[in-house]
Amino acid sequence: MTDLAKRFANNPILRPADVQPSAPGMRVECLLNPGAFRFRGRTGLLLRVAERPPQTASAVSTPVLDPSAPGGVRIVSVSRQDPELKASDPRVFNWKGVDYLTTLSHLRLAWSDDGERFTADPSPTLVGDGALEAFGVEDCRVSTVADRFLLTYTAVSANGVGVGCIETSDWRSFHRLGMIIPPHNKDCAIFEERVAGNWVCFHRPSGVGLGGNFIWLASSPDLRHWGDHRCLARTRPGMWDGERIGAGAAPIRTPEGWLAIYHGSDGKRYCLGALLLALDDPSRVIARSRTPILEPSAPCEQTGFFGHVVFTNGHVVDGDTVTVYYGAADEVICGARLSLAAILASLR
Ligand code: MAN
Repeated sequence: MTDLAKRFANNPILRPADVQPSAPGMRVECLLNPGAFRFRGRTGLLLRVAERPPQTASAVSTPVLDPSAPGGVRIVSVSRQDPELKASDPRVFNWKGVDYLTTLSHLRLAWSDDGERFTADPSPTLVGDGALEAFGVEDCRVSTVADRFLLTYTAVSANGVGVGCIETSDWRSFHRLGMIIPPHNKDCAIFEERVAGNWVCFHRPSGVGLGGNFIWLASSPDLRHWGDHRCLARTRPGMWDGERIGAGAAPIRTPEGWLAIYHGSDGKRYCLGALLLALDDPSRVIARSRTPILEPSAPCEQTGFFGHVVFTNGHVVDGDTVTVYYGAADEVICGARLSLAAILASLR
């Protein structure tokens, strides 16, 4: 057991029942993977709220954003007897050869004075917008840069899964930069300071043939045009991160290098580990966790909508302490504190 995390005593800190549905007829099924930040003395989380109509014994139904439908939402409903329905993964189904998500996600703010007890806003903060987000918006990283916040999130539609970017400085008005990285890509986090004059981000393309689900690095002069792509870290067959990996939130500057917390799956569970990158050249990996720093062990991490998952894309740092906010079993939100010195020591 190498788990370095001190979990909150009040985990899970947010459950689906703590959040009001966005519309009548919707049910909040899961809370997932929040971005985290500080704003005017409070801690904010930008939650992923996954909804759908209550399911029945006879049909599977899922919402899809459609401006021509009443209320902007169309319900796709398929009989469970339909021979053209393939539904074995709780997260996705396929009908007549077309893939759908089982839930529709939006992003919702939740606020806390002490970083442990959060209250979610009564309505969505950001919902999918346009043809590239018809299946929703997910897993938003929040990077704090001077007086503004850069939001990078997963934009999902039948066109594929890509990375959208939004800027805000007040959490009331939002400026959409559109899709900055095309499908298939997710897990994008922008560094909170420029390196050699450029913006830098982690991203995670998915290889369909050669290659795989690896963490990449890119840079940009203006946040819109990303280039100089480099493959930073690949999966390690046989290890805890042998099947897929992806970055969490923006990396943390330490005297020893950029410390990045990332998720890895071996096909059986999702755990968290760390990467240490050179400060002057973050494409150079100095060290990487041989064993996870946080692994699904608490009951709410092992059992839920999709069990044996801890997944983070949000943390806040206070001196030596990083408070990691994470989705547990794709259903509830938890928090844990880790010592940066202890993570760095585990990498030596
Ligand atoms: C995967 C899972 C889902 C998510 C989709 C689209 O299937 O992470 O939770 O909705 O990808 O991003």
